[in-house]
Amino acid sequence: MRRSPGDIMELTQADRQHLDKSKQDTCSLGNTDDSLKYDSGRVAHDFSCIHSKDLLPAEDGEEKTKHFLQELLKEGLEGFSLDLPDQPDNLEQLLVDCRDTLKYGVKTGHPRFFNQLSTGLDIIGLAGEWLTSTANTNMFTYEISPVFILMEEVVLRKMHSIIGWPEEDGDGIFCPGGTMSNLYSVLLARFHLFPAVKTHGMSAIPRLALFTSAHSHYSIKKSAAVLGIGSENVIVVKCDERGKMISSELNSSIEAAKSKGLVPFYVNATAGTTVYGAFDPLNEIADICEHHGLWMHVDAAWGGGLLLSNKHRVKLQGIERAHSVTWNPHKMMGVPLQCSTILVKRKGLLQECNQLCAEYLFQPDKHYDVSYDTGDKSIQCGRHVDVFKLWLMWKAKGSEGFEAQINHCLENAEYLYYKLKKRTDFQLVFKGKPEHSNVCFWYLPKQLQSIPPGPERDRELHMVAPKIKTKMMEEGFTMIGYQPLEEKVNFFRCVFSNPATQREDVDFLIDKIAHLGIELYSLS
Ligand code: ABU
Repeated sequence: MRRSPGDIMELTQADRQHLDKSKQDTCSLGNTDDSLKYDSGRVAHDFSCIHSKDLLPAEDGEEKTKHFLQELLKEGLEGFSLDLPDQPDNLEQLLVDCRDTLKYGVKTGHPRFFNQLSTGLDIIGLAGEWLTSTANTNMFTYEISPVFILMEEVVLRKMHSIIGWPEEDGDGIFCPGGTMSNLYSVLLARFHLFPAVKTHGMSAIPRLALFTSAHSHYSIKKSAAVLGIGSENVIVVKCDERGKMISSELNSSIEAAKSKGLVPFYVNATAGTTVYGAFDPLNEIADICEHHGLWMHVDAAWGGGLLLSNKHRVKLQGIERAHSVTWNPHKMMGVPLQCSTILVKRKGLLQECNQLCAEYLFQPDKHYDVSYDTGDKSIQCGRHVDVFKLWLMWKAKGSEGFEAQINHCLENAEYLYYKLKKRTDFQLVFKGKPEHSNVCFWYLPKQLQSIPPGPERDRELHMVAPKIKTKMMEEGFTMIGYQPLEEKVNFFRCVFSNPATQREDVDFLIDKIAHLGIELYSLS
């Protein structure tokens, strides 16, 4: 198998067998000094007889710690093992394990990795993550996270103002991923309407109904299931051919639910759907929510970043009318995973809904203003510091830097769209320019190009993307996702969120798919 150092996937069958082999003893007997190996005039540190107990906070551990961390990300050693030992491994082995963990992992920061919505590797963001781990603290109280809690407030206020909410009114919290952010939105909407649910549970309230589009993220149904509302009480609203919720369908679905005795309370509008990258008509949905007195949530996990672009923010017009918004900086803004927010228009609601006043954390008689103990707003207890890397990146780039990188990603999507439009061996899944950076397409092998669209062609076409992806993964040069959607058989979805990706990478992807397709289908 031909592979280059820059490959996305480096794990072949041979590698897997190698991982299963028991590891070698890497301790060079008799050598107890960590700075004794010389290679072409350069000092190479020998970690084979050092163990984690020799690092800080061990006495005299400083130099060894520094050398170990410097060595960590270099390439080249072999002897990786997944087995967990009873006796401590030495640092030489740990270096092997660390390097090979990266070597055999998927390189999601590679400019030719198009498989997920969160891609890339921002160096300032990485520095932020390192500092966060170094600080190793918890977001629940101000007494142990004073700086990070102030930063969270500053960043959330900035995001409120970008949405168009009055800064002083808004609230929010960083949480682990868009699904959790969406779960918060359903939780808050239900509490807002029926506060008794917090103490008395679901038996105290009527059968609720919530609404979301057919192209929305599965987390809305998951939230309904987790919160005891029931996934069947999520009413799925039809979309147009571009994947946007049809607002008249929303209105008639609400009326129909009411006539069946259900109590509608919540509508999720999506700003940037997962597959098509579609933006629901937010103002039309806001009018309907106002008319029926419903909570409006905007899932802008993917599309929220476009608010930073003067060119593209128009696609989210009406977001300021929402009661809550999900926005994941770890997607379009390129912040290292994870970095996700739930933003709430009404201040104080998160606290009212979730607080339980644990006395060993949230003592009311502390020596400072305890409103800075934001931990009881959360449904978690321990909470990771996700804000610092975003704050640091914002300082490093300014809002203009984010705008430039987001515009660049959308330009790449447009470039791919125009290239595919001209070719007969590719077909776009929906008409017109993409609104976000998602480009959805089929590769059409020669045999299928002459078959008219219909069940016969669909049967074959459904197998094309998985077959090509299998080959692509075996080679390891690039990576792209595929899925079916509604009546559409498997198609590729290319997404751009890595500012390092250039047009030549887009050209590479198209050529690679066509090349693998020709290879596969000339054999069959
Ligand atoms: N939260 C949706 C992410 C899925 C994706 O990367 O495709």
